[in-house]
Amino acid sequence: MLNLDNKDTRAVPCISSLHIAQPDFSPLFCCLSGREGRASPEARATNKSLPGGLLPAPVESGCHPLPSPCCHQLLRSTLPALLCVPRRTQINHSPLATVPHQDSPRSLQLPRRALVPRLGDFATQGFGQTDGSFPPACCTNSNSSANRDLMATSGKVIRCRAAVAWAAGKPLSVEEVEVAPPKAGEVRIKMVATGICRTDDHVVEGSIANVEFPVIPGHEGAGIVESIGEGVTSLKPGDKVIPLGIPNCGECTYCLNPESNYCVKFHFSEPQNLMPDKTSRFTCKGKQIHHFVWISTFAEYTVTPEYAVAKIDSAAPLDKVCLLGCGFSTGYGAAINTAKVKPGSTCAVFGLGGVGLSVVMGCKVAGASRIIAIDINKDKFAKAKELGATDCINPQDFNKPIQEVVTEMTGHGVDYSFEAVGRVDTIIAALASCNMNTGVCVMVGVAPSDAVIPVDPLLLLTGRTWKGSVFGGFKARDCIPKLVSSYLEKKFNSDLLITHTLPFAKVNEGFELLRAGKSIRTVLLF
Ligand code: COD
Ligand code: ZN
Repeated sequence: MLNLDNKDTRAVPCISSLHIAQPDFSPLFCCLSGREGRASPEARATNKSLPGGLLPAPVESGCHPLPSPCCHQLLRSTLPALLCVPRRTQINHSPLATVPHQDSPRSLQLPRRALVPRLGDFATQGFGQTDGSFPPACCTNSNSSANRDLMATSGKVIRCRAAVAWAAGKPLSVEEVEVAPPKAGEVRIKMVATGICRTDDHVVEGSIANVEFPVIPGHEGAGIVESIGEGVTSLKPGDKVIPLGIPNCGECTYCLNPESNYCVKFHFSEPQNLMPDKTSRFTCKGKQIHHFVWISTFAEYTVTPEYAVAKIDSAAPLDKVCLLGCGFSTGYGAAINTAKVKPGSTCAVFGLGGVGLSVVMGCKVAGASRIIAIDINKDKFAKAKELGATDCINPQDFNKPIQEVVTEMTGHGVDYSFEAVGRVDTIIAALASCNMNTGVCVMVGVAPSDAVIPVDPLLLLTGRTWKGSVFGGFKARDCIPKLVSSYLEKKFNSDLLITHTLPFAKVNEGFELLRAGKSIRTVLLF
């Protein structure tokens, strides 16, 4: 068995461990029966008596009540012979899904020219895995073929596919790139899945400050450590990980402050187009390719500093928890950690993409009594309601400013407003939508790099609080593993944000779905 302990000695409280009951939770998939279950009325009633309001597992219709990791543990103890049979088809819970889940990510994979052995070659053998990795880390030992495979590439340059943005405004190009071994303090990760976030679209367009081209974008991924550089102690080959767009060095003033999730190594302080030693690990056609926020998840292999990687539970399905690398954590944490939404409060959420819908989920979990979801694309409303929105409004349906509409709907404005669009006008509207005294407005989206926000000082003078939130206030290396555990315990269902799953080669199709407003999250499988 691999040692899966990730004991971090820093005593930093993680707000993600404080979850409140979510009365309407989504269908759960039983990996033994292959059926979906919902909490019975009795189970829901029982919910009230559970400590912290945690939900009981669904127990309807004889469906095995445990989430997949528990099923996996059960299988390990009772049915070891089944551990290596072909995996089952998984159910995609999303009603918006247009691309069915495949039996295996490998079945989606196009032939490629990688010149080295690949972990993915084992993917079709895993039982109960949803991420294409095999053997599951919880079943491997140091002699396993997967680990031998990892060691085969250790210290060598790996040639593999990556999506390269050669210039701003041009489509991504899937190329064969060379990925150098990790240097001291770095790790090389075999990516298994990555989501497409609007920020990646901003990178491709060229509207994000400090990004240099050519670059490999992507910042919402999950994978497996392939090799480690000198001095790396917290990670080892075979570990399941989520690379972090906001690092957590553990040493700077902010990292040492339990109230902060900022890190001085974050790319707002210092561009992260190259590794900390100012060189790149990527080359293509003889040219150096830049990294994006040190994690570049649109590559089959990527190199990142150790302090920009969170080790997660070996049972985590990487094709699902990749969303915790950005969109889900950013939105959910903005409600739970930054705003600290109170039970019975009123909320307004501007923008219903993956980030805004995660804010809606956070508000719901925190017990908000009214959640007003706002978007100019009414196709987002069904999903928003499914996730907890009580009202959905389109600013284009009114002939007055949307903040006036929200204020009239709630008397004096909401208790908490959130901006997850990234526009100056919606940032101002969100600020004016929360009540003038105790209202809290959280800015999640970033307006274009040259934007200036003109704000009437009276909006703040009367007591409003205006805050920003990066990565949902989560102290990344400490909190993401706990958030993954909460996902495995079904405390929230971020899978509902996944509307499409595509093979990596179709990365541009994924971007088209986002630009057309048809997708919430597309997950690319390597
Ligand atoms: N009024 C209301 N809704 C609008 C408007 C408007 N005027 N314009 C667009 N929208 C809606 C769109 O229809 C869409 O549904 C939604 O706003 C935006 O969703 P997506 O899917 O485009 O974007 P997300 O959810 O993936 O990301 C949104 C961010 C705001 C986070 C992103 O764009 C951003 O600003 N990123 C930079 C901030 C950052 O670095 N965050 C952490 C890493 S992403
Ligand atoms: Zn993002």
